[in-house]
Amino acid sequence: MLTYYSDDHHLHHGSCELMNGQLVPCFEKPQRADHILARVKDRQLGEVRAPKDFGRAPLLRIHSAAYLEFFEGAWARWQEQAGQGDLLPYTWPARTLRQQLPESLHGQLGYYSFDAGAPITAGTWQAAYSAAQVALSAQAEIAAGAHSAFALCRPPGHHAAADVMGGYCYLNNAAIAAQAFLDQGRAKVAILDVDYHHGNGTQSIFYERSDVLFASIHGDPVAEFPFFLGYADETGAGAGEGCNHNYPLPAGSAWQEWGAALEQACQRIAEYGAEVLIVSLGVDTFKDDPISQFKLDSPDYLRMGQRIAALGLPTLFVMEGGYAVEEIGINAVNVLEGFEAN
Ligand code: OKP
Ligand code: ZN
Repeated sequence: MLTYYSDDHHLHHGSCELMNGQLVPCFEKPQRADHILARVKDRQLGEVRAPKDFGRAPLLRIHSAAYLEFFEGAWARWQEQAGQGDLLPYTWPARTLRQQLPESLHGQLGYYSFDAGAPITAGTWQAAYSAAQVALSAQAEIAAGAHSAFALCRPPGHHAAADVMGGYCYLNNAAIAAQAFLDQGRAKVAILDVDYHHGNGTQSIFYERSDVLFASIHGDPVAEFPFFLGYADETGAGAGEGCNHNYPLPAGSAWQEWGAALEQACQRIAEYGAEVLIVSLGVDTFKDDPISQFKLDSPDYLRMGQRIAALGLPTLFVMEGGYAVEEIGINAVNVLEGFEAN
């Protein structure tokens, strides 16, 4: 399997996030992608290539022009103000407040985000832009006939909506790739999100559409980030009714429960008649993940890959979360090797 990867991810390195009332070092750090790349090479998964540049047009199919302009220009505005440290939002247009774009940098940052988990550093735009190009390059590989490809994206994307960043995510790499398939003539794309957290951004982007089926297995949002989306009764709306499937699971879930949910999600994808599959590949379901509560073990990721392969679909793997840095490479590449072994 070919891997696409860009070193540009190193340009993004937030310093702190809020956890239980304390500022702690960001869990979403450059070593994550470095470890996955090292494992891809160790296991000789296949060639590793740098992305091509497809420009801004495919990003604009998912994200608003105003959002992209804001994101690209935010760091320069912060520097003009002689800002110190990362750019982090602290006020949001929640209930009781007006949903309108203010003029100031921090007002606009709150408008275009849903949490304080997506710090903007000097190179964040470039890193996120390149991650989207990594996803598009792997997508092009499949469009050209490959049965599978791995987009080693960092930062991740599945929490990012059309004009909202958050949860370590800025540009929705999986959604951008899905739209590229559709724009190139495919009629039905399925996105299977196996990250521990619900892919609220991806869900919201496609919620009223029937050309993308979204299925997500994740920690129950009654107790887990992102809290405000990801419940089982969210089944799609309008033309998209029936094209959204959430499988929230309780803390402590291991392969027995998780694998049963995967079975259901795969059956939905098969019934839907998807022509191509995109996997939002988070491995923060691992038992030792520092911010998550599932109990998958490393061999379970081989099983995951095998079950996904049994769908028989051309499959694009797009990297999302996973914060147990020492094991992230083993777990992510196990999914890819399980897929190839099937
Ligand atoms: C991103 B991905 C703790 C707050 C929760 C958000 C988690 C984002 C996960 N500091 N942080 O889905 O792996
Ligand atoms: Zn996650």
